[in-house]
Amino acid sequence: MFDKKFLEKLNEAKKIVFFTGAGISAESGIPTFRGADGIWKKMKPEELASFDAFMRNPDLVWEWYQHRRNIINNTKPNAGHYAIAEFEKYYDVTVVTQNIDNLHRRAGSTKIFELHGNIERNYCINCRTFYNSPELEITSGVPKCKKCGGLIRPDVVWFGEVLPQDQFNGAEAAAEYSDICFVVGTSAVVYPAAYIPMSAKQAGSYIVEINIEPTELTRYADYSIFGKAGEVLPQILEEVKKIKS
Ligand code: BV8
Ligand code: ZN
Repeated sequence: MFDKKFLEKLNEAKKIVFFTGAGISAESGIPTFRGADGIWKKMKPEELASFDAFMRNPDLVWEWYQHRRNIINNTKPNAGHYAIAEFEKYYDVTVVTQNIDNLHRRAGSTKIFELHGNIERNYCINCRTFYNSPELEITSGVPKCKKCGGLIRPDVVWFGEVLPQDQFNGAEAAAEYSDICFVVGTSAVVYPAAYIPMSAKQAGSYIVEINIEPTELTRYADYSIFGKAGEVLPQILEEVKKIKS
């Protein structure tokens, strides 16, 4: 079923990183970033996920995130997220995700670096007071800060914005010290996040890609497994249980 070299690596490994993108949440019903769903099909996400777009039309951008939050609130982690959480029984696991949907945490993973923020958190662009999504009166249009009246935005990293340094640095260190770096459900076109698996490779980690199609990263991967994350990850976990039993 799986490549012999890969099974040997699973046997020897101590530290594992899972670098994940929108594809791991696809089977939970969350549209992938490029496959933007429904009414947003006509607009490129990059035109909405930027500070300029927000300042140009705060209500539209807020509605888009409210739309995505509503989808996320009605989904739950899938077998792929749960398998990654269960890997913690056998290895020192770090999850590095580009996703903002909080599903890894809800599946039980305990060490997570969120490179692009988290849609459950919001803050005032004026005084940086934080608001959790549920506490915001879900009025139509962008909510205003209770303290200063400023516009409230989602705590996600938009295009043209820098990533949270503590998250990026922690993720890079974990990747460089990993024995295996799984790259799951990402097109690997968004930077600087896409540098993480490259740093792992340069530091000698064994790169395993799990995707339904080849990507920008495929040529760098030591092993590519084509299939759905929600099916492949539980199959790998079964192999681990055999190896570790
Ligand atoms: C930065 C949060 C600079 C928001 C996101 C021009 C101007 C400014 C910057 C740039 C520019 N040109 C390029 C850049 C750099 C830019 C960038 O990389 N652009 C790309 C598009 C070329 N990066 C930035 O802007 C970053 N900041 O550079 O700042 C700077 C530097 C110093 C000082 C000041 C400024 C910030 C990037 C972060 C943007 N925010 N998200 C939100 O989500 O609303 S990125 C967004 O894209 C999501 O995080 C998402 O994760 C990511 C897309 O990647 P994927 O997760 O891979 O999703 P995608 O849909 O692409 O792919 C899904 C994959 O899953 C596919 O391969 C598919 O085959 C697979 N799949 C599907 N189903 C399954 C599956 N696999 C397995 N199983 C399945 N079932
Ligand atoms: Zn404020």
